[in-house]
Amino acid sequence: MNRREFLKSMALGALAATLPGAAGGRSKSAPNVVFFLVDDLGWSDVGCYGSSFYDTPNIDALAQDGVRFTDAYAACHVCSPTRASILTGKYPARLHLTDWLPGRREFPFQKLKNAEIHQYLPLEEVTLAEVLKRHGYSTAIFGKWHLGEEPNGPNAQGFDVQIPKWNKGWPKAGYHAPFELNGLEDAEGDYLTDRLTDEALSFIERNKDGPFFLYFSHFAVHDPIEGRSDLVNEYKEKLSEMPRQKGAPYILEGNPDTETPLSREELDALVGEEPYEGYRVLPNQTVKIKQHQDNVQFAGMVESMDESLGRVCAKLEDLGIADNTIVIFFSDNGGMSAANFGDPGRVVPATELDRAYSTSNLPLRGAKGWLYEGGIRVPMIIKWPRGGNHGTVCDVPVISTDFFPTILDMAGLPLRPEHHPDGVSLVPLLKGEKKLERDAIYWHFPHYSNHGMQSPGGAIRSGDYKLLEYYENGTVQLFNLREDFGEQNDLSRSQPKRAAELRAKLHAWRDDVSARMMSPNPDYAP
Ligand SMILES: [Ca+2]
Repeated sequence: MNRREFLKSMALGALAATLPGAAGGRSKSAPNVVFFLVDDLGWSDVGCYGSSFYDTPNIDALAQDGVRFTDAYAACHVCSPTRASILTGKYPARLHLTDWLPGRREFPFQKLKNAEIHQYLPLEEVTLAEVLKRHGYSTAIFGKWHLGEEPNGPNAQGFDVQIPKWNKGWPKAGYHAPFELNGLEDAEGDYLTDRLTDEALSFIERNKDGPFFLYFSHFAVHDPIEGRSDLVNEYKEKLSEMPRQKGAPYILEGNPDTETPLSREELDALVGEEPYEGYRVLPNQTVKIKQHQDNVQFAGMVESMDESLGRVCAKLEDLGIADNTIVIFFSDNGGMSAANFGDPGRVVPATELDRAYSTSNLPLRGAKGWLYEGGIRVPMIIKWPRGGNHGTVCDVPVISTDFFPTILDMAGLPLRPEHHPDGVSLVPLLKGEKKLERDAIYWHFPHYSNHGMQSPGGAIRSGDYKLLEYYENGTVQLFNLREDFGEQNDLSRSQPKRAAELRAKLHAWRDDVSARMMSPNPDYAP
């Protein structure tokens, strides 16, 4: 046993000592928990969030049975940090796990050196799965882990069952069989989202006497962008019958943290000029952002994911356990409307846009990899049959660190603030309260992003206001999200006092969580 495993065993031992009765004894009345996590699904990619292109009847039905959150946030705009925040109730900054794993490499054009991160979720962290397991839950993860390779996989963090045995952030050989995934059999013609659902349904059947914690973490709708063929054909037809979408299909977005950031008008004027043609990293650290939802391959992925949710809910009904099963729907970051430029020399040919750009986050600004709302605001629905509201909408800002205490609270288990210090139970909101006792929520990304050449930065949302701070040159932007959730009207100059207050709060929070900062890049060569 190494030091970390020892610390974990001590923490779990202390946890067991506080359990009523026999540690691990299961209660038949304890609610089951299905956490349905989608990868890279944008806020605007769901019917009940405003998409008219993707059909998501099962997600929309879940919203009718539960509470739909309009202002729900991922703790990061890329995968691994958000996943860590869900399972620990801690901010990625506190965990020192602030980038996707293994993270972006360094380049000489980057002024700053990326902060160091853990390469796996530290084993001394006590996860939601471990706490539920200690309370007698059967625990399983189907799909994506992306929090470290073996021996630091899900089995070391409280999950009894893991399918497939594959810990990276994308499906090894794509969505069409053969998948080449350990522990997941396939046959010709199989589609990954469907096969994972078969496995999840089988787990539910085996554990119908409960309680169980099913962490159903789809690889979809992360790239490669490969829809199920029958659905792709349906969307080809749908697209051909739709009126032509308004506005430019792509706009330019720039880096706000330069001495002379380009205004929206300047960016719109540049997009037609020769140096700004094509789909690559463009001059002035600009990239193109997709503005239309018209990718039929991606649409096929979205609808098959929606079907998966429908099959899970139908199985719960068939087994007579829907009334005692909490279902949570969430995405780990915003939609990929900017292509991945992890290789900054990449050029996307115009004929291959549908393989590189999945969707549009409009009316939100930005994309996966950005601190604008398009990167961090995500769809979120909680169905709590025996305790929560049904068919209501909540606009209080909430964040992925909140799931840990919320799930314990819904399950009637004691909260453990020492394990989830950055989360707040959302139970009052689920019962109809209109506010939470929380001052602000925070983001910290001390890295360069793969989905844009914008500078590293952090952000705070407090009430209706959001401040973004960039780390190369200290530029800030201030938006009133209630009036301007498309983040077009920067108020930092007209409201300097508010901007200074929020910046001070953000800095104090960074100190409080011992956030790691960037350092000058010794190899900097602009
Ligand atoms: Ca993701």
